[in-house]
Amino acid sequence: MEREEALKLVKEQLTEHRYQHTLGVTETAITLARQYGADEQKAELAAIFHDYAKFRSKDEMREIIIVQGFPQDLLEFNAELWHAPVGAYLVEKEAGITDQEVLDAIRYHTSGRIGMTLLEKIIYLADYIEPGRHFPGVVEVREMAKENMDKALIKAVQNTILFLLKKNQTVYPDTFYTYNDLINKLE
Ligand code: DGI
Ligand code: FE
Ligand code: FE
Ligand code: FE
Repeated sequence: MEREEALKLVKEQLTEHRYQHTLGVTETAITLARQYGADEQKAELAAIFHDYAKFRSKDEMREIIIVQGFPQDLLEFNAELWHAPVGAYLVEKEAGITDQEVLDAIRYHTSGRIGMTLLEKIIYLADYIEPGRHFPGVVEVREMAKENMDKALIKAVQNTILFLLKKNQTVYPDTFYTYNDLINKLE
């Protein structure tokens, strides 16, 4: 699918602010793909669609998670997690994207997972460091991303976990599994 067509489909799903975030993630993901030798077209497509389901109702997302047999433990955790797997599903169903690598990058962009692919790492990190993000620590992660993607990714996951802990929020187990896996594999 061409960039323009993909952007048009996504724009209809998002607020202007979230669309601008998507454009930032897209440019960042392409840069990271070029730097770390991933497929730039897949990175572009996954980035454009990564938040496709962000504004679907909780009822619709819950229904999809149940009917499609996605991990049911998601339902016991923050609904913010749901738009990632639901997005992967809807992007295939409604936008006709069939590339499984692209769909997995969307599916795991919020929690990560054990054994993340290069493309999944790029989308997770691009989502965190795109130029429109301004949370504490993002400048450091942006700098780290130029040197070592895995170290930058670990920092991003650490920051996310700390942020959730400070807000007394639950942390989805896969987020911890992602963190542990990245640390274990770090050379
Ligand atoms: O959709 P975005 O805002 O661009 O970013 P995202 O998909 O990475 O994260 C969405 C939200 O999900 C964000 O506010 C943090 C939250 N989140 C990420 N990991 C976890 C989480 N929330 C809980 N409860 N547990 C997690 O492990
Ligand atoms: Fe998201
Ligand atoms: Fe993220
Ligand atoms: Fe995002």
